[in-house]
Amino acid sequence: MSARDQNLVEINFDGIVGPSHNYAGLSLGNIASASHKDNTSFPRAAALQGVAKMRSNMELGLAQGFLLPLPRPNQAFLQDLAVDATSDRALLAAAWSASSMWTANAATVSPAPDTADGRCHLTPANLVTMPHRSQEWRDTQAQLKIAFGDVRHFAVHDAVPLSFGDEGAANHMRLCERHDATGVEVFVYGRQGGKFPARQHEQASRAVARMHGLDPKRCVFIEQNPEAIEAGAFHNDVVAVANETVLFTHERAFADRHDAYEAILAAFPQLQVVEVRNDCVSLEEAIRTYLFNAQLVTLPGDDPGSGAGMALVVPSECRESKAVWSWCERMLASNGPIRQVIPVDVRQSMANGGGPACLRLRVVADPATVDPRFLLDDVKAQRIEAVVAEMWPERIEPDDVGSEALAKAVIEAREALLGVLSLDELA
Ligand code: SUG
Repeated sequence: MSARDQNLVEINFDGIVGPSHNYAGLSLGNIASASHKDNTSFPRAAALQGVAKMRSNMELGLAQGFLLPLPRPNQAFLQDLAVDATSDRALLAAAWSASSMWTANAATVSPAPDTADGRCHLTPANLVTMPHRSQEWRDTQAQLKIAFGDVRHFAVHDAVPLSFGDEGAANHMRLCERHDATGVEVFVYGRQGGKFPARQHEQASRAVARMHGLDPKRCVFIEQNPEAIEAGAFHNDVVAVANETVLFTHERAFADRHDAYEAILAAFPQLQVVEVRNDCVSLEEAIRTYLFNAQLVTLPGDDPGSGAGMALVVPSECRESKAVWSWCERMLASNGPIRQVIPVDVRQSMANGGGPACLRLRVVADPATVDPRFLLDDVKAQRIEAVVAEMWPERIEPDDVGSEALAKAVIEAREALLGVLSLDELA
């Protein structure tokens, strides 16, 4: 069966928030993570907020999948670094981090219509810049190899070697007339040397494009604005998001916006840029509210370019910001491609720098070719909610991280989830 005969749709795979979710201030350059360091976390509420977001997107008629929390505390990480009572607390916290919830960093995905062999290619992100995230990729890959295990339709690669930092889909955008058509893939990288680390290296992006067998004429490589990284946009998806023909972006997202738009237009003439000017929403306000860390989705049943258009699923923080919300209202009145703005409450994730878009990995695929255990429906959503309500810790105080009792509880909670989803092989 060739890609043309398949029912290729965008499926959003959200990361279920793990039972060890806590605020350890581990991500330099991520302002929310730093400013919530040592706050009390609420893992149960966090996971339920995530499921509610998935339910709300399913109600829009969108295909929804999920990825499971990784095993934490990571015993191998603790052993390999000989972590003990004398070591840095950040190392201990790293082994406990639930950061795999942000599946926009799980992998870069090139759908079948874009690749030389007509398969959907996935490369797990090495996440090497942050120690707590660099331990994710092998376990993530194991999961991707099950979910997308049908090698007639998918290729799951190894991560880019650690010499070059790769942050996955958070620094990657795809433009296309429809999700099932050939696209243009836009890779956004940062340059080192600023106040905060630039996490995505240009060579990692270029390696992923080659590994995926993309047509060089349909790839664009763009530099992130160092000023945006400095203001806290540690990933490009904090200041820009694309869907089909639309690029929704802050005017200060890219190092040179005119060059960036021109380069994309040259590869993809149908481009529509919806740009937010700094004098309407400042970079700081955009980063505080995560306006651009939105899910820009095509509403089903919509004929490209004509029907009900797109919806922007934003964090509820956007609704509470005068500048952001009045921009959204003006945008809706202007009759552009985005016809709805839908606020969702993901505050527990937001406090660690993860908005609605961080929590999901977009995969364009035929749902029939994906392991059905990773696809969400109402019955599975109820099962997930029931396990979370019963077994996820209600709260974690900073000093709880490292305790034996909590370790036992989070391991058991995760295993119970694997059990109800028949995914015990991930134990
Ligand atoms: O990598 N936060 C994550 C947030 C990831 C957001 N993802 C996207 N933009 N796609 C990060 O910085 C904080 C963990 C802590 O501090 O406890 C953290 O890892």
